[in-house]
Amino acid sequence: MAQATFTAEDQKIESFRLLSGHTIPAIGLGTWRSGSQADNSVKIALLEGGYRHIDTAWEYGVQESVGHGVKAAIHAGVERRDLFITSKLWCTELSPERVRPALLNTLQQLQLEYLDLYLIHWPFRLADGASRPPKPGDVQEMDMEGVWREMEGLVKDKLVRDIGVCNFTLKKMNKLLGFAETMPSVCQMEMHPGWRNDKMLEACKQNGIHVTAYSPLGSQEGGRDLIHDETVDRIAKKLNKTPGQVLVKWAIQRGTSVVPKSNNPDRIKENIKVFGWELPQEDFQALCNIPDQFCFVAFFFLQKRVLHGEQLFVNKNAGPLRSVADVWDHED
Ligand code: NDP
Ligand code: 1BO
Repeated sequence: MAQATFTAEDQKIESFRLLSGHTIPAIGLGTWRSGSQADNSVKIALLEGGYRHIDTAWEYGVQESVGHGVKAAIHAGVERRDLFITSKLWCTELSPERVRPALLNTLQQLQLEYLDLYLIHWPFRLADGASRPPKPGDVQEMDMEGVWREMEGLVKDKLVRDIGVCNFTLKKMNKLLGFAETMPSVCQMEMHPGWRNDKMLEACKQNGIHVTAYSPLGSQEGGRDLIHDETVDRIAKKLNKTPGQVLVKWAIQRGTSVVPKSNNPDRIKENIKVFGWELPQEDFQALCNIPDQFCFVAFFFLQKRVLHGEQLFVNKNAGPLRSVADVWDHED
């Protein structure tokens, strides 16, 4: 259940409580493909939009720029303790001895002393310099237990407040829960009306693990254009909201936090104006039932991931991942 907090601008922002007892603001700014504009986008989000949550990753190549934006906001009077900064451990660093150095490098790039949340970005280890798609040998065995112990060590040493995962399956989550001494507080997954992933959301809820929905608008180039979807547009017009706000609100009403990316000042400010109103049940339900995409291969309408990981992890001729189905443990 979301609870209300207030920023300095008195904008009511809901947040969710994590297993650790900490809270995560219901909406954060995504920074994938924000490029050198990340600095300005973060500043606008924090100082003009009332955001307190920023989602980034080493792999996005924008951490230094994000760090400048955060620093500027702190200089302008935003308290570090009111911020929630997430970053992610990249696949090349998924071996126990690389976890701490990777985190320290991320802290340095962001000019921070601690992170609020550190996530395993994808559950596959990649060799240094791995190509896309991977060559034979680029995707390697991952010591999940060893990596998680190191992540737990970062919490004990107060370098990060919470730890979690992204892009996990039920199978991988069950494996992790079998040895975790510190539970994953958050599981970050692709979720939007075109890929609801109800199964994973339900499993996380049953274990008390909070879910953050990524690509809530259907993602960027090559994604699913939900902003111009007929159902989304109809509901937005009816409620006098924008399609972006309807999609963000749908995610929050499902009980997930959400991290829409924008580099556009107006859209950054628009996307967070989702508090103090609700999607009526019939509209929430209509979004859950949005017509699926037609899949010409299966000759069927399907819920479909945008970020399936094929380019990153699949080598059809030399495993271990020979298909997208392998990436997702054949659970889709
Ligand atoms: P989103 O679903 O957030 O969509 C972003 C796109 O929508 C951009 O092209 C943006 O353009 C546009 N946009 C933003 N707001 C609006 C609006 N109100 N109206 C119309 N268009 C809008 O895509 P992402 O895939 O970037 O996902 C969001 C974030 O999730 C990422 O940035 C990243 O932080 C995280 N993520 C995490 C992953 C993981 O593996 N853990 C994977 C993918 C994403 P413009 O900038 O011009 O406004
Ligand atoms: C390759 C990184 C996907 C976005 O998190």
